[in-house]
Amino acid sequence: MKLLDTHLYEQGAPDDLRHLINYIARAGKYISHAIQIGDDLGLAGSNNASGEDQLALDVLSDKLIEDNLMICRLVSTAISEEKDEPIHCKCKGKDCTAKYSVAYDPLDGSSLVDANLSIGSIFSIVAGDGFVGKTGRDQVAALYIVYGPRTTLTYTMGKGTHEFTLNDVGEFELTDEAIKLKPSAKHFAPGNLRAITQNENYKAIVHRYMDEQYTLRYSGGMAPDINHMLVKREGIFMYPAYSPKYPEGKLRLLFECNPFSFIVEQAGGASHTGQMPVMDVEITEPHQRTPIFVGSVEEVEKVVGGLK
Ligand code: P6P
Repeated sequence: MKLLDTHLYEQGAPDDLRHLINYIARAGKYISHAIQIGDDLGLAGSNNASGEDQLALDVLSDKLIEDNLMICRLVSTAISEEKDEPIHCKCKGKDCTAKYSVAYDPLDGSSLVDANLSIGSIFSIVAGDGFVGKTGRDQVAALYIVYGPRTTLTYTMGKGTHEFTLNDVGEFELTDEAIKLKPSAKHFAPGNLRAITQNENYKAIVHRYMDEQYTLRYSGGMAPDINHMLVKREGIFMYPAYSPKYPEGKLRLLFECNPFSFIVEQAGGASHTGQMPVMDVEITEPHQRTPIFVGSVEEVEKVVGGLK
């Protein structure tokens, strides 16, 4: 049995990055418990930074993560998908020793939880203070937690992609190491399917997958959908723009697309906006959105080739 902390140490993680990831994992344990007991699955009566209704669980998850990021004193700036403004460590500006910034989506797909579907928390970590002016290539680590029949945590720090499962005594135990995607796929996840009425290329791509008998796997939660791809060792997840509802695409560069792009590229896959690799996009503002085509490398190449 190899635990997350041991694996991070053996991977050569700097001590403060290892401690930070352990604090994030601890927040995940509390969120998993809150979902299991499901005391309040209703609306919180507030909106997030993107104007979306917040659930009580969204607010609780955000607070649990914020508290852990602040008490560890390793994070100078934390940006939440649920908040308009970043939060800063208390010692900022006073010989602050915090070396990292964290962008996180505390409970991505939370609208699925009342239907008892899997959801997730997503984290992107860079060195230094803040994200603007950087790209996804500046990430030093990325991780996501899936709250499903089991609670799993999958991370990369640039030395492969590795999965851990929360065991009965509350430890994350290594369950899948050095995950590698096959170059081609049998599953596809066509997000923003409404866009096939607006864009002939996307329509042709979806029809090709159906003609070639691919199997559709799309849950409405990016974390479980990307997780499906990693566990099955193949797949492609798409969420293009091409629709009036999402002219820039729906998914956020900072909180969803960069961390998953890092994790999938480290598993031998690819991630593209249709114009360039996702992790080459410059971060200009925290809540910016991007189209994304991510997964088995040959599938991404074919899709991107079909968009031009
Ligand atoms: P749609 C969840 O709201 C999310 O941000 C991602 O987790 C998911 O992949 C996508 O949006 C689902 O969007 O338009 O299918 O509901």
